[in-house]
Amino acid sequence: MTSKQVYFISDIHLGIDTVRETSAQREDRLSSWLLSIAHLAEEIYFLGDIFDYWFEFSSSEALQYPKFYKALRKLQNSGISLYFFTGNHDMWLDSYFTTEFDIPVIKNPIIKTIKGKQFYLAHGDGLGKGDYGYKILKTIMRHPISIALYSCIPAQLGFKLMRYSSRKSRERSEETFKGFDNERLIAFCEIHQQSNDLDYYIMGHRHLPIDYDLTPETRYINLGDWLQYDSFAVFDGEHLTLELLADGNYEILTNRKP
Ligand SMILES: [Mn+2]
Repeated sequence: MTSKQVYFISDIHLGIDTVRETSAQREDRLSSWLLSIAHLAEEIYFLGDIFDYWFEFSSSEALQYPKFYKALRKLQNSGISLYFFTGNHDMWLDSYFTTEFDIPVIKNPIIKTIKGKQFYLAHGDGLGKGDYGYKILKTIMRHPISIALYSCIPAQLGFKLMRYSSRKSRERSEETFKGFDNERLIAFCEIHQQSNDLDYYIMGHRHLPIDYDLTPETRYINLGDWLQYDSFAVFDGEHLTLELLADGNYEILTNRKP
């Protein structure tokens, strides 16, 4: 097969256990899935919140996810390009993956041509109107002084603090779907598209699988997550589909005509 596929995935949150499973179980599942697509994929975009928290303490080893790392190396050895975006839970992802794996770490939204189509790719945190508290916090947390201060704390305490703030952030952002009209990221895309001519907006952050026609030609995809849906989007150059792997009666939220 010559036409290979481009995959998009986000919100895996490695590092936290849920009621359903441990982080290690999720890492297992994710790694097996990644290996299963190795012969199909050409590029894989990880759109943020890959880790539930991340900090590159100089005094300690980076957090270790051996199965995931092994899968990443296998994918790279098969010639697949990988891209990491930071999310609100792993905004301090920095040079570890660039240095150790040669994976670019992208910290802001980008527009990119993929197989001839124009994509807007972002985690999605802090986009659109509102959420001003978080936007201020993000500016502070991404400031080099904050990062330098944080690196002075002993690593164990640092991880504890991080876990705490991560949990709080999750509790805060655990919103349910309140209709397409109230989706901040959809509103953002609609405004953005007025002065752009893109084909796809792909984001994470909402933890909801959404496939929404912004216009007849332009779609917004929210990737769902790997806490509940085990979802991903795949693009073959012509068709883009959002798929859910998890058992259960989950549905994709959509306004598309069948
Ligand atoms: Mn998330």
